[in-house]
Amino acid sequence: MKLYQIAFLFSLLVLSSCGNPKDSKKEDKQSIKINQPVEEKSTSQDGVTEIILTGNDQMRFNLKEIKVDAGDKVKLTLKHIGQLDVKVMGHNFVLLKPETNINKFATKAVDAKDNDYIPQESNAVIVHTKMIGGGEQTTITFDAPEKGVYDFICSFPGHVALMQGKFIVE
Ligand SMILES: [Cu+2]
Repeated sequence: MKLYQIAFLFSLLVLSSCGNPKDSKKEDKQSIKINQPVEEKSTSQDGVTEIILTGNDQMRFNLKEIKVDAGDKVKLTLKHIGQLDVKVMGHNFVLLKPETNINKFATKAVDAKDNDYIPQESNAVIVHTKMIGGGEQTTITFDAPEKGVYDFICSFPGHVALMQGKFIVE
């Protein structure tokens, strides 16, 4: 390639960079493809699934269903978006082993006031948060259990009927 040809190409490049995009196409034959980072198809970051669960003064969770991937770490934050005190409208998140009788568990929990309404003798609990009142929040991190469908509840007396949902590990 002769010098004037190089100069000509160079001037074309300069022109095309600020000019008509159709012109620049002609000069793109030799362009090197830049490796684009592959986007990972995942809703979680670094194997951590973050969940925000809220509870209110009307005894309601915002989620009826929580889905996570098997093998993920789960970072769950429970936020009490109401105003009532923990003594009258406390909320927690209790993840129960499969086949747990929710109502029996909740009945036992009523007697466990001194233990944050988690029955001490029970082995049905996979993980739980502490009990919180209006305006408070609490976070726990745990490994997702094996694939399956689990129940989660609030174990504050009288709340289980309204405050329960499914925790699904896929
Ligand atoms: Cu509750």
